[in-house]
Parts: sequence; C-alpha cells; structure tokens
Amino acid sequence: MVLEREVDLVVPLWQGGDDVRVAAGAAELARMVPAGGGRLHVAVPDGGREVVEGVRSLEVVAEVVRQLRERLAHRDPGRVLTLGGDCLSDVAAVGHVAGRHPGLVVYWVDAHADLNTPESSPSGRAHGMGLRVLLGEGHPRLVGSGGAALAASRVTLVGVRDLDAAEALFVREAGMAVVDPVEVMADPGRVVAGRAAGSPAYVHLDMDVCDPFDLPAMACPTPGGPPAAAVAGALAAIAAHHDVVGVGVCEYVPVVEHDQGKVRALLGALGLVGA
Ligand SMILES: [Mn+2]
Repeated sequence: MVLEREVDLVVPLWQGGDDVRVAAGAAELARMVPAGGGRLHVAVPDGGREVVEGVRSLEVVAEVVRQLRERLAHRDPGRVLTLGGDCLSDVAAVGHVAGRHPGLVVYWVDAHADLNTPESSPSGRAHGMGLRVLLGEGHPRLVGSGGAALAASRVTLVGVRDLDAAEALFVREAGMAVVDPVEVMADPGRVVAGRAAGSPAYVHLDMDVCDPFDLPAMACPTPGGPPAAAVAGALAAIAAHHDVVGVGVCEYVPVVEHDQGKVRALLGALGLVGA
C-alpha cells in the first residue's frame, strides 16, 4: 500500500532543535522515499540562534512555518507528506490537513509531547512546542492567525516518556490519550483504541520514539522506548485502521551509524517505501 498524497514537502529545518544534523535527515529521507505527487524542497535561511521572547532562533523558525503555511494555503492539498527536519517541520502541514479533514485524529509518535510554551520551556527550543502550537497556544508567530487547529481530545501520544513537569500537568488536565512505551511493546495495535475506523488520521513520527539502543539515528536519544519493530507495528495498525491523509517524519540523524533497514521498516509501515 502506497500512501497517497498530493505534495511532499522536504523541510531541512534544524533551528527548532538547534541541531544541524537533522537537516541531512531531510535529504536522506527524500532519497529513500519515492516522490508522490509534487515534491517541494523548502529553503531554510540562516539567522541568529539567540533566544528571543522565549524561543531560540525565533526569526528563522517563525519564517519557515509562515512560508509553509502560505504555500499550503495556496496549493491546498488534502494529503501531505513532510520529510523533516526537526519536529517543527510539519506543524504547518498538520494544521492545514486538520482544516481539510474535520475530525482528524493526530498520532504524535514521539518520546516527547512537544507541549511546551515559551514560558514553560527549559531550553527555548521550538521543536518542543509544536503540538502545543497546534492546540492554539504558544508564541503568536508560531501559532499564526488561524488559532487552534486541533482539540486535545483528537490527539494520541504514542511512546511518550520524557515530559517536562508543565507538559505532564497539561496532558493530565487536558485528558489527552497516551499509549506509553510498555503498551506499544505489549500490543502495537492498541494505539488505535477508541478511534473510529476509516476516519482521517495524521501521523507525526519523531525518530526518537524508538529506543536509542535499537535505533540510534536521532537528535534526542531517549532510553526506555519500544524497538523500531514495535513502532512499525503501531504505525501499520494506524495505517490499517484509518485513512492516513498526512505523515511527517522528523529528527532523523543519518550520520549516526545505524541499521537503515529499521528506518525503511518504519517508512514501509506507512506505505512510504516498498516492502
Ligand atoms: Mn521528540
């Protein structure tokens, strides 16, 4: 099964995590994944790396998100693949796809929840703020004029295990669905529990959801994760249960020695590469 989409966005944004190695990840993913529909390579400008108003490299990350939103609004694709880049690379795409598909379910497959705000973030790194931006909160230049793209009830966190205190509080208070690493390993198919069969879904895949001892090619290695094979099982379950209308692959660091077959298995579970 091939993931149908109208446009592929290749987004070598790295300033959101302040780790330039993920820019090479975008290029490597673009090499691995055959183009579907049009393919657009987005230029990422240079800019100051200082923290401004609580966000590191604010000028660059805000400008890239703004440009992506503008391009998506102009072209208006219903189905989008983003090859990042850091975890902010697909924020514009998730927001756009959510607007096109009412009731969209978002699977945030990531060791982190990316629910920080400029006020709560210990690091000021915008790649830890993307999901909160989609829920309508954060720096106004990242949130944009559209307001909240998503309700917290439509998000499932998969494999999450490294939350800042303010994020953990938010997840509890918002009652967000969580499938922790142990649950992913025990029963990967459990990720879709409670979600309507055939409904539209978006998959945000941060490579760091995988256990770094199994697959180390990621920007923020976070021990205690499921092995890549279990993550692939969860992705396959999502693809089988839903109409997947968008995927973002983020934080891949190909310069770290690893078995690329495991990356191909993740991409294959989503129909992005052949078996
Ligand atoms: Mn992450």
